Amino acid sequence: MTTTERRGETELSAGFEEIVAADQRVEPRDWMPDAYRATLVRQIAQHAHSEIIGMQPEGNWILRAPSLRRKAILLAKVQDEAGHGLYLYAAAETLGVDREELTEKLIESRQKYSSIFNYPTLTYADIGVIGWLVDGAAICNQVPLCRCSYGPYARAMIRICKEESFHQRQGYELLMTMMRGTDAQKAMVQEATNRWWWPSLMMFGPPDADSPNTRQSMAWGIKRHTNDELRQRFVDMTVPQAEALGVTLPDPELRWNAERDAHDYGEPDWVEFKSVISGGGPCNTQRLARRRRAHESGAWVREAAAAYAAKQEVHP
Ligand code: BYC
Repeated sequence: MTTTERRGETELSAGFEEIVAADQRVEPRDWMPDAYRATLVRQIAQHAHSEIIGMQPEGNWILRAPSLRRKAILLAKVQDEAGHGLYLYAAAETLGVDREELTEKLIESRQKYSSIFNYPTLTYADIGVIGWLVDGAAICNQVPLCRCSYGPYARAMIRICKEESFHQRQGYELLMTMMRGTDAQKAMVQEATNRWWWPSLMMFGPPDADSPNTRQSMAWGIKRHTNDELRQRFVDMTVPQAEALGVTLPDPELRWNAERDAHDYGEPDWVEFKSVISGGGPCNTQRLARRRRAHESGAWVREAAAAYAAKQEVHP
């Protein structure tokens, strides 16, 4: 690199730092450090993959929904997840990676998706608990991302969060209905809560001391809070909701701490978390196999769309 090039890069870097320090948005055509771009691609791709893989556990119940109303609600929700995946892949594309490339990385296990979607959905109460806890955790984690320093990601998150709020409400409403039902229905809600509570806490990522990316992501304004801060916010938000529902959260250490003005809670099983994000969860193999199959069986649609687009270019 020549001295002039080096000076040029120093000025560009100062411009980037200024945008971040002033809490403005970095846009696709702005200069950005390679590591900033790589971190965004990693996080946005992982987020997009989570939305798409996240359609599977709920999709499992569409044909077995207990009423037409519940089926229509669940269908709409699962379709929303597909839409979220598309907004996010589009945001990733502004960083110079295409969806095809990211999908290949997902199905070859070279990129991750959220740990939460590697657990099975065993009863219809799981649909309500996913809405309440999983979407609740997602909202807690994602609202601050609406202020992310990268413009296209922040803007995608605004729309996603609005839809996630509806998802959370539909889950809670389903659980309220079941909790007004028979003893068997109430027991089903409690059992589902017992299974999803700890995995929901794991959605926020490893404890801060074991989170290699948080410090730099916060300095760049990608993340606005640490994993533990958001996990605490989620616990504090969820405890009164559990009380209103009449379910018990399965943590004997959970209690209000007046000194901290927050709830104390037990330690999630981080060994299980590591195993799940390394492919060892109960449904990892099944989720990826299904995604791979769907991608392969959609090849003809992509080919047809590309052929049609090429024809339009010749004869618009
Ligand atoms: N699962 O340094 P850390 C949804 C990985 S979609 C799997 O703290 P970071 C929804 C992490 O990637 C839910 N992997 O990382 C959809 C890193 O590995 P690599 C998805 C996880 O990025 C449908 C390593 O562990 N939401 O809500 O600073 C229906 C070290 O972690 C997990 C998003 O993606 C995990 N839970 O912080 C309903 C939100 N946690 O990449 C709901 C956007 C950590 O170095 N993402 N890892 O190999 C984020 O906010 C952040 O990426 C995280 C992790 C807080 C998740």
